[in-house]
Amino acid sequence: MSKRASIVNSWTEWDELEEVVIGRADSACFEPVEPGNRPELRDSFLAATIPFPTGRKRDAVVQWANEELAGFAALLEAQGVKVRRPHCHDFGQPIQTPHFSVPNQYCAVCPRDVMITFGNEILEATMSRRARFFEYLPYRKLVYEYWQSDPHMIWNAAPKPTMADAMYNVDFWKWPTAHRHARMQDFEFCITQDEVVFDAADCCRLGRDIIVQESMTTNRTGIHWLKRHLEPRGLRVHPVHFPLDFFPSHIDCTFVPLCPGMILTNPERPIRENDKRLFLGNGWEFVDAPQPALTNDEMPLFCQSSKWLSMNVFSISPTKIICEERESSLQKLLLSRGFEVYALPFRNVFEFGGSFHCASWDIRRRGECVDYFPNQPEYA
Ligand code: ABU
Repeated sequence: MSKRASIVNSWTEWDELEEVVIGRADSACFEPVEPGNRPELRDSFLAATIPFPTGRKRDAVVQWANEELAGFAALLEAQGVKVRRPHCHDFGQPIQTPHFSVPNQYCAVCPRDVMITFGNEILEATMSRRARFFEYLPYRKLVYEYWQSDPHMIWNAAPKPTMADAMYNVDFWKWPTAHRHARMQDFEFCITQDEVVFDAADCCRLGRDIIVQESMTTNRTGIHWLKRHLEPRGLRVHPVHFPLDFFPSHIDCTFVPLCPGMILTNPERPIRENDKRLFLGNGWEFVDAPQPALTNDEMPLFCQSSKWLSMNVFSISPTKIICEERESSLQKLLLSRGFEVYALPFRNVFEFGGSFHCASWDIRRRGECVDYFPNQPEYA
């Protein structure tokens, strides 16, 4: 693998950070109801009484989130990291394509969902939801800048799916829990297998090995596309599954590498037995996250993510981690494991789809492509 100095270079979730993009909340909207998404108010009485809001979020809510995002950016800058921000995009605009229409788009708070760096490559994900079809646009000027100033940088955009009705299993949303339980080994969610579909946040980079979660936002065809795209470069792509997560979307609240040899795991979403072998066969340790400070019922009313946003931490280096300020149990655990912990307020960002890891996209981390998994399992 290449040893040359470049602007775009990031192989893991934990190497020492040098340049990063942090999201912004300007012009954010509520996600519309669509075949790939059924947003609901968190309060079950209200959810049964009033519909999920549509259109733009309130200015004050956007401002509170922007203040916390600015605090995240300031902490990173104080650590010597170069911080970039997405450009403004009007998410209030409707989308009309030959295959679908939606009344508005979403936001640019979570670059992690859309954009990913694999070494010297920036890849734009296909995305899986209609309201997020054009979510690469706020990052395009930055990508052009990197492409123009770094001759080693490779830029790719994965094929856009149609997002037509036929791409979705709409029955998925009506399945009762017992049926979900019965089907939990099938890993069939709200997207069919007919088109290439993945969100970047279902991928997790561990040097030469990339794991990709099969989920509501990434299908097997999408993982197959990633395999064919990345493996000729010497990378290895491994699908991973968390059978007790009935609504999986993005791996970074479920399985979060902290440094070489250590994964923060979600005690309510264990990894499938067969998928464990890559880690256990190479001496990696699973460390269960403690219960989050908030229960699912206490999460913000419009937030569509789970209480496990507590685990959505962000690594500045293999020894420094940013964690939400009220997650004291997790902070204690990380301190006991020898990490330096930086606590910041971030709960106002939660209703925009994520916490620190989601709200960032690393462009450059020190380090090269290391093989952390020399013992490769033979998959049955
Ligand atoms: N965007 C990350 C949300 C994942 C979760 O709620 O578990």
